[in-house]
Amino acid sequence: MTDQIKTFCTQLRKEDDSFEYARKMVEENHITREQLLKLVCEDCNLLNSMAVKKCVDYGLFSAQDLIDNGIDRNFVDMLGMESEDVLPDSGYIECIDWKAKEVYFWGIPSSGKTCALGTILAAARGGNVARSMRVEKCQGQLYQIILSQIFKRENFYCILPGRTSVDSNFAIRTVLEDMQGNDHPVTLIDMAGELFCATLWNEQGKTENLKERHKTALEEFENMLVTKKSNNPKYHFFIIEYSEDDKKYRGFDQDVYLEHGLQYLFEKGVLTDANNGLYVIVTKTDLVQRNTPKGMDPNDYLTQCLEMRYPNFLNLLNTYCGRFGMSGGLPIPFDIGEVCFQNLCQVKTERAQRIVEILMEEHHPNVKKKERKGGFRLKWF
Ligand SMILES: Nc1nc2c(ncn2[C@@H]2O[C@H](COP(=O)(O)OP(=O)(O)OP(=O)(O)O)[C@@H](O)[C@H]2O)c(=O)[nH]1
Ligand SMILES: [Mg+2]
Repeated sequence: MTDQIKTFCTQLRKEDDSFEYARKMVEENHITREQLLKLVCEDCNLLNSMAVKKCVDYGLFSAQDLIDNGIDRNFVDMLGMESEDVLPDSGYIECIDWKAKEVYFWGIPSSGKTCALGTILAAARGGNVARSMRVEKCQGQLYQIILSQIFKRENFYCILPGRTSVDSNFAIRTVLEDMQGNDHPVTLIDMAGELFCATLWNEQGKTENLKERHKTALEEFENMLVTKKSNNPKYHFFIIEYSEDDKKYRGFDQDVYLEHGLQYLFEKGVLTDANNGLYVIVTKTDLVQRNTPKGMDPNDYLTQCLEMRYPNFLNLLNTYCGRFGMSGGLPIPFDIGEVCFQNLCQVKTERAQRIVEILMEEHHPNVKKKERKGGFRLKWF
């Protein structure tokens, strides 16, 4: 790839209207139509489906060109379909007053929490790791139903849901039945990434980021998690969104949010209990292979990225697990399947099945674990 093309791709990712930028660059002869087509097909997440649709409608390339260059026909057929805001847009969890393991997902906006949850639900309903999953009457029941319609089953083609707003927080009360017929009550809690970030903004006086909705959501959230805290075991899944560059959100880096979030939950006393688990999920790892330098093992590449960008967060989390005898501690790779044009997906539950297994595992608290010395290297690909 020439430097000029590299710069074009970097700029394209930054543009709000990527179609408009691509059109201009083609018409001003900075890039040919063939080059654009090749780039869009080689990295099928370079443009979102709306931008690709506009390119087709405008005649920069055709739908058949996309298919001829290796894009799955099903994704091309879905190009006109808009992503709808189908998920309920407000939800408030007052307290959790039933006995069940609580599972939280923490991470910055767009890191992939909701998609991960959707795929985990599909994995739990798929019959491969759990015999069955039932959902009990709860605040997050409609949320669960809609999410399960999107992430319907293995290989299902779907349009990914949009963002979760700060006041949309749902608790889904489920019972997972393992392959031996034992029940595991588990509550899956989907929080908005904005809420996670708001804990930092609030402490650092970033008032320009904090709207009234954030403040109310924060208050309700502390009430649920701290004041009305349950005695249930709690599994916290921290999400690192894999990306080629340092990921930023409203002025702060992802590692800053993660470290702060970990510290915040620690200080609030909700993190460290021997019955708890602390895990790290690295989402969007389907993008790793594309970015791995030629001749390098993608496992080494991803390990290196994590150790370079998140050493303190990963070590801190691992230390807590060791010291307090909690389960977890090491990063787990994750993806939701084949993602194309950023918001179309063919669901694959292979990675999510591992999470379902973790949710059903028996944890033996207070067995002091050896803290990890030095680095880690996991086999992912
Ligand atoms: N390539 C790829 N993209 C993904 C994956 N998971 C999620 N995405 C993309 O990331 C976007 C955001 O994912 P969400 O699950 O909505 O993110 P979130 O963490 O719930 O965001 P908030 O609700 O705003 O906190 C999706 O619309 C997809 O475009 C994945 O496994 N691979
Ligand atoms: Mg979400």
